[in-house]
Amino acid sequence: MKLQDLKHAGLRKWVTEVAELTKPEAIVICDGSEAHYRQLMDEMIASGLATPLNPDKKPGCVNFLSDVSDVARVENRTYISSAKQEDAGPTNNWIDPVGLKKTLNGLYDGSMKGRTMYVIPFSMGPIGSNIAKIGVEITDSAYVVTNMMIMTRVGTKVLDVLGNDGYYVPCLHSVGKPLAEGESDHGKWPCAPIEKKYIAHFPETREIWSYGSGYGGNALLGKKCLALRIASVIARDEGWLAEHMLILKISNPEGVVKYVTAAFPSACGKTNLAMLVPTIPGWKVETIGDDIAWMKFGKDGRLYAINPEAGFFGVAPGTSKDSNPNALIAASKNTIFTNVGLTEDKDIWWEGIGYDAPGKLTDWTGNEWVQNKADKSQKPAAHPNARFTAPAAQCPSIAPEWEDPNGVPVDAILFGGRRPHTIPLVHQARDWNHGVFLGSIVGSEITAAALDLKVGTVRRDPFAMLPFCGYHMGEYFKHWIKIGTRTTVDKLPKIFYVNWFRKTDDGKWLWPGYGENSRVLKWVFEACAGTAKSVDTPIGIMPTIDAIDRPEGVSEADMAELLKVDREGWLKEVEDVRANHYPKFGEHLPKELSHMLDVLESNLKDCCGGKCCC
Ligand code: O2Y
Ligand code: MN
Repeated sequence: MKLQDLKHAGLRKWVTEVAELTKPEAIVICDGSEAHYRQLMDEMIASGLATPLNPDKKPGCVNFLSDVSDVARVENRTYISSAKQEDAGPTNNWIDPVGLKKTLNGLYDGSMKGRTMYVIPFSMGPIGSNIAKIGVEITDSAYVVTNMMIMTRVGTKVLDVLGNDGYYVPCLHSVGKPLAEGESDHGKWPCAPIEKKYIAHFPETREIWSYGSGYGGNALLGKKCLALRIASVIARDEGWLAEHMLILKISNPEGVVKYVTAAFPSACGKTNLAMLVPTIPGWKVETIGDDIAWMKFGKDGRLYAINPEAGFFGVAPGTSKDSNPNALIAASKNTIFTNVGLTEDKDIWWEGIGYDAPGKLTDWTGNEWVQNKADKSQKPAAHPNARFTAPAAQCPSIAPEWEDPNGVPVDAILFGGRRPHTIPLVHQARDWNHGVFLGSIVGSEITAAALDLKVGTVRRDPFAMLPFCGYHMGEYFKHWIKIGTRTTVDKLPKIFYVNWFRKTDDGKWLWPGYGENSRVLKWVFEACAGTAKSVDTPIGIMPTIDAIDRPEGVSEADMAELLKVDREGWLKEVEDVRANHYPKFGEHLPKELSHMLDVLESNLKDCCGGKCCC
C-alpha cells in the first residue's frame, strides 16, 4: 500500500508531515501480513542485526543483540509533558510541552535519513472491540515493526476500522541514528546516546514522541506508552481503568470460573503467576494476559477486562521449566529474543534456564562466553533484562476467551509486592475504598543498595503504576475511589493483598511460591464465592489458620507466621505511609485514603485493648 492509498486524510497528512521532517529514504505502510514479517526479518538477518536460531530447536526464532546503552526502559528520560507541571504530579518527570516539542522537532529533523519509515496501524485489544483503541506508530526500526506485529494487532484490518476519519493515537518513534549516503548499520543496533533519548507523552493531545532508543517499552509504543500512560488519561476521562495488571482465569474442580486481575511491581513474577500451573488437584489456571488490563463497566454493572496486547514481552533470565513451563513453550517458536546467550548450535541460553550452559556460548555483548560457576563475579551470558517476544496464542495456558471483544468479568483484584516482613501471605480488603488504600501503599523492600533508598526500606509503587501513570497519582487514586461509586457493592470485584515473598529472620523463604500460589488463589476464589474460612482482623479479612492447605515444607508454625497480624510491623507501615509516602501527593490525596490510614492505625492500637493477640 502507498501513502496516497491511505483513506484517512488526517493520517495521510500526519505521515506526510513526519516524512518531511525526518526525511526517510522510503515509506512503507505495514499491512500486517506474514510475508511482510518474513521480508523484514530476512533483511535484518542479511544485514547482521538478527541471528536466526536453529530451525530444528527454535523454528522461526531470531536473537538480536542491542547496544550496551540500550537495554531497558529509561525512566529518567521518560516525560509526562502536560501543559501544567501540577497535572503530571510528583512522581513523573515533566518538561513544558512547547519546549519539549521544540527540542524533539530539532532531533527528528533528518533523523530517518538513509532509513525506511514504517507506518504501523495497530489495535490495542481485539480489532473492533469497543474496549480496544487504535494507534499508529511511525518508526524507522524494522525491529520495532516485527515486535509490534507480535505484541499488537497490526495491518490493513485496523485501517478498515479506522475508516476515513476514525480516532487513533499518533505514536512517533525514531532510533535517532540517521545514515549518511552509502552508510549502513553494519549489524550494529542503532540508537542515540542516553542524553538524547526522550520518551515523551503529551496527555492533553494524546500523542507519544519517542526518540533515541530501539528497546522494549521505549520503542514498542503500544505497550507502556499507549496502553498505560496515555490510556490511563483516556480512562480517567471516560470512566474506566487502564492498569498494569495480569488477567487470569481460575476454575475449580466443578468447573466454576472466576477471573482475577493482579498488579505487582516489576520483578515480582507477574508473567509466572499469569501462566501458573496449579499444584492442587482438579484446579486449573488459564491466561488472559500477563501485563496490562483495561477494565470497563458492562451493561450489567460489572467490570470487564481485556488484555490489550497480543503477545508477551517477557524477561528471559529466570524463566525455566520449573518457574514457568508455559512461557518456555510459548517462546519455543516464532519468537524474537533480545540479548540472550546463544549456544554453538544456535539455541538460546540464559541464567536460571534450569540447566548448565552447554559448552561455548556467545554472550549478549557478542563475545565468547564459557560458564565458570566458581567465578562468582562472572558477567552473565544473557543481559538481566533480556527478553522474549512471543505470540500469546502460542501459550499452552491461554484461555479460549482471551480475545473475547467483550472482555471477562472481573471477580477479584490482587495487589502485591516483595515484602519479606510484616505483610501476610494474603488478606482481603473490607470494601472497595479499603482495597484502593491497599493498592496505594503497594511496594517492594529494597534488597540491594539503590541510589535513592536504603536497604530494608520500602520503595512504594502504588498500583504498580508509578512508572506508568500518565497524570497526577493523587488524582489517579481519586479516580479509583470514584470507580467504586459507579456500581453496586455486590458487582464490584473484591480486592486482596498477597505476598509470596515472606522470609524468616535468617533469610529463608517462608512460602515456596510458583505453582503453590494456587493455594492462595483457591482461598481468593472461595472468598469471592462466599465459602472461604475467614476471620476479621485489624488489617482486614484474613484466612483462618486452616483455610489454606499447607504445601510440603511449610509447617503449621510457618503458616501461623505467614498469617499473623504483625502489629508492630504494621504500625511502622502506618508511620512510613504517613510520614514519607502520602505527603508526596499533597492536596491531591483523596480524604478517603487518609481516613483509611487513620482507621488502620486505630484498629491496630485498639485491638484486644491494645494487646493484640490476632
Ligand atoms: O525494559 C523494557 O523495556 C521492558 S519493561 C516491561 C516489559 C514487559 C512487561 N513489563 C515491563 C515492566 O517494566 O513493567
Ligand atoms: Mn509490566
